[in-house]
Amino acid sequence: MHNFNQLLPHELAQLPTEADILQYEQRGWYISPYVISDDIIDAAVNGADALYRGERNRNCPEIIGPANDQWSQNKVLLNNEFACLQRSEIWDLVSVPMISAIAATLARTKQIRLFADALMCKYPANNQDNGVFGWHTDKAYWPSCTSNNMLTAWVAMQDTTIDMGPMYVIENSHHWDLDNGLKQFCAHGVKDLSLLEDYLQHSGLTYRSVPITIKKGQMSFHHCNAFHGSAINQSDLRRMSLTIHFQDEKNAYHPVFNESGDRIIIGYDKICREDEHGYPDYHDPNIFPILWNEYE
Ligand SMILES: O=C(O)CCC(=O)C(=O)O
Repeated sequence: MHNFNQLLPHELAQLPTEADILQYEQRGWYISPYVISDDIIDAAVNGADALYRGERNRNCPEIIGPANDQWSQNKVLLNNEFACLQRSEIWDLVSVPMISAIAATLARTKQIRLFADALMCKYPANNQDNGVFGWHTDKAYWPSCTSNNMLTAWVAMQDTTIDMGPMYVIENSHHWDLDNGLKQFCAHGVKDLSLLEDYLQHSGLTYRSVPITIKKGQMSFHHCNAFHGSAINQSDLRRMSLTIHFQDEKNAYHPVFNESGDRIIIGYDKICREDEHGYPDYHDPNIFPILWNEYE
């Protein structure tokens, strides 16, 4: 785990300023400078390819529930959650101090715990059903988290251009009240990206969707309630990224129930330890390690 004492002067100078933080709070997204070296990214890409072949080099619990794809010729989207628990090269990327330093600075929190990571790869495709990440908010998948101050880093593993189906973030959307109409777009299911835009136009909400076209070694950050999604990859290259979801210091588990009264269990709940009440412990150091700690 890291804190400001471990950052070099040039790294401290690259942290978000107060103006950047205010802008992040207003817009719901932020783009970092180039902070992750090519060596770290290249090693992570090699680790990713090994994981796609089903090879792990870290001991971790069986990933049952969360997505954990292997490469196959007809797959356009690959999604591997907890890739950093499975491959050391991806863990090395997740634990780059500048990543959690920026997350902590944006969230104005003194401690950052990993919540999950997801290695995502989108191969070129030419039809809409293949290779779209439908609009969603991350928090919609985490109803059992108490915090609305969680955030996600999206690390570009190669230069990511507009034709590669980059992620788009809908600016300001983390401030919206979610009516029933908007709630239907919170989860990946809706593959036709234009439906949300039609809905927004009809409901009179002004919006701007921002393409995250960034260079290898840069990252974007988005607020857990910001809508985001991406279209198909129309380039000739695959588009790989590592998404890292962070818990701010205050986040904890709380039980939530569906309409039938059953407790909602998310994928991560199945692999972490239980707390003294028998509930998932979002402080489990094996699954949710502390990445940034200003108390040390
Ligand atoms: O890579 C994408 O297009 C979507 C990624 C995503 O959903 C996320 O980073 O939370």
